[in-house]
Amino acid sequence: EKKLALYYTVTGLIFLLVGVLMGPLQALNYAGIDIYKYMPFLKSYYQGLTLHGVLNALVFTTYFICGILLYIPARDLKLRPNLGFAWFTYWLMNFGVVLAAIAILGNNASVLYTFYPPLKGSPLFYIGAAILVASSLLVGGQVIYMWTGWKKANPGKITPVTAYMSVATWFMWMLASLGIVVEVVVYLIPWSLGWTPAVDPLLARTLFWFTGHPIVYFWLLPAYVSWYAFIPNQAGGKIVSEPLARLAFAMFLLVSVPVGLHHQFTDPGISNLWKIIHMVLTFMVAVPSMLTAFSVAASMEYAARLKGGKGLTKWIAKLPWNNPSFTAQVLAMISFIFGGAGGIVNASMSLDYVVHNTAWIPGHFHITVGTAVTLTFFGMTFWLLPHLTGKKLFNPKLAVASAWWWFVGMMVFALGMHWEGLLGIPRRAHISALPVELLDQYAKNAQIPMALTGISGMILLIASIMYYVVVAGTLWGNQRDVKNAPEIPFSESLAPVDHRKSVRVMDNLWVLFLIAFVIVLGVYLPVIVPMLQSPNLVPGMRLW
Ligand code: HAS
Repeated sequence: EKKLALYYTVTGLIFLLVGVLMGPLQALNYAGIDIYKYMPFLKSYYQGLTLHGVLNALVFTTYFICGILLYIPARDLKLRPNLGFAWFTYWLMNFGVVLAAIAILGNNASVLYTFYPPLKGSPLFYIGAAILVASSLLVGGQVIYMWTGWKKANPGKITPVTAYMSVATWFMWMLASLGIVVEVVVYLIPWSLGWTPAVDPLLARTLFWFTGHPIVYFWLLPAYVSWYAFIPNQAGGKIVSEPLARLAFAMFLLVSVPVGLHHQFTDPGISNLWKIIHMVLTFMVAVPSMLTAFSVAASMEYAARLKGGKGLTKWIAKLPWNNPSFTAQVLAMISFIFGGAGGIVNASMSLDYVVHNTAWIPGHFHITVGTAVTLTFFGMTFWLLPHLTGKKLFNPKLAVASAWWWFVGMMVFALGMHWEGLLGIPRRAHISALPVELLDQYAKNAQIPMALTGISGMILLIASIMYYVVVAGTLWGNQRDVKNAPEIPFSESLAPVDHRKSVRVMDNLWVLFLIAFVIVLGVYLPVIVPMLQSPNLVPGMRLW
C-alpha cells in the first residue's frame, strides 16, 4: 500500500512541477512582459495556459487525492485495498494522461482546462481526460466497496472519523463527475472524432459546470480531511468536535453538486429563477466551510492552551510553527479565509457581473486550489513521504521556508490579480503581446497590481524550487530507517461520539448519497431538459 500511495502522490508531484514551471510565464504576462516569444517549445500563450491549468488543477490533484484517499481510509479501517486492482487504476490513469499530453504538447488541444466547445481539440485530449476521470472513479469505487464491506463486518459500529470523511468525499465525487462524463463521452468525443457534426455549447458548458464546481470540493475535502484528522494531533491536542467534522462532510455530500449555474450567471438561455436557486444553494455550501473554520481553529486553540497558551491571540505562538507540515497547512487555511470571502462575492449574482471573466477569477482560485489545497498537500507530503519511504524529511527548515514563500507568493499574486480584475483586465488574455498602445490602455491605472503579479511569479518560482529540493532530497538523499518512520498523525476525539444519534444518522452515507442525487435531479433536470428539447448546435472550430 505504501508503494502504491507513493507512486500516486509522487507522480502527481512530477506533473505539478511541469505545470508550476509554466506559472511564471502567466504571471509575467499579467505584468505586461511577454516571455512566450522566447519559448520555442510553446506554440502559443494558450498552449502554455492549457498545460498550466490541466496539469495543476486536474492532473496533480487527481493523482494526489487518489493516493491519499485510498491509503488513509484503508489504514483507518485497518483494511487492505485490492492491490492488483489499485495498480491497474494507477497505470490506466497514466495511460489517459499520456494521451492527453500528446494532444496538448503537439498544440492540438490548446482548449484550456475548461475545454469549452465550440473550440475543438484533438480526440486524444478528450479520451485521455475521460480515462483520467474514470480511473479516479475506480479508486473511489474501491474505497466505497471497502467501507461497505467494513460496515457489514462491523454491524452497529460507527465509521472511524477519518474514513468517514474520506468515503463521504468519494461519494460526492461519484455524483459530481456525472456531468463531465456525459459531456465528454456522449458529446465531445464523438464530435471531435467527426462522428457528429455539431455540438450545443450551452449544454456542454452546463454539463461541464455540473462537475466543474463540485470538483473544487473534490480538491478541497482531502485538505479538510487533513485539517480535521491530523492538524489537532500535530498541534498537540485533539479534535474538539468530531460530530461537527462529520456534519461538515455530510453537508458537502448533500449540497456540493447542485450549484454549477453560479459559473453561468452571464450565460443566456438559462432562466434567472434557476440561477438564483443555484446561488442560494451555493451560499449553503459555504456553511460547512464556516463550520470547519470554527472547528479547526478551536482544535488548535485547545492544543495551544494545553501547552500554556494564554490570551485572546497570544496562544497562537504556542502552536508548532517549526513543524513544516503544520505550518504549511495553517498558512493554507489562512489563505482560504480570503479565498472563501472572494468565493462568496463570486456567488452573489449581482457582484459576479463585475468580476466574471476578469483577472479577479484566477486571483480567487490561486488562493483556493493554488494555496488552500496545494499548500495543504505540500504540508501533508512533509509527513507522508517520510512515512511512506522510511526516510527522514530532508532539511525541515527549508521545508518551513518553502511553505512561507509559497504562501506569500500566492497572497501577492491574488492581491495583484483581484485588483487587476476590478480594473476590468480580462482573464485568459495574452495582454503582454498586445501592441504597445493597447497594452498601455490596460496598464493605465494598473501599474501597481501588474507589478505585484509579476513579482509574485518570481517568489513562487523560488518557493517551488525550495519545495522540490525538499521532496527530491527526501526521496533520493536520505538513508532509509523504516523502524523510525513516522506514523500517520491520526488525531483522537476529545469526547466519544458513538452513542450520539446524530452521528449514527450521518453514518448512513448511502442514504445521504441518494438524497443528494434527488436534489441534483430536482435542480438540474428543469435546466437541462429545455436545452435537449431545443438544441443550439454549432459545428465547432477545429484547433488541430
Ligand atoms: Fe470558487 C470560480 C464561488 C470555493 C476554485 N472557483 C472558481 C474557479 C475555481 C474555483 C478554479 O459563485 C474558476 C473556474 C473557472 O475557470 O472559471 N468558490 C465559490 C464559493 C466557494 C468557493 C462560494 N473555489 C472554492 C474552492 C476552490 C475554488 C474551495 C478550489 C479548491 N468560485 C465561486 C464562483 C465562481 C468560482 C461563483 C465563478 C465565478 C465566475 O464568475 O466565473 C466557497 O466554497 C467558499 C467557502 C469558504 C469559506 C472560508 C472558510 C475558511 C476556512 C479557513 C479557516 C482558517 C483557519 C486558520 C482555521 C467560507 C475553512 C486559523 C489560523 C490560526 C493561526 C488560528
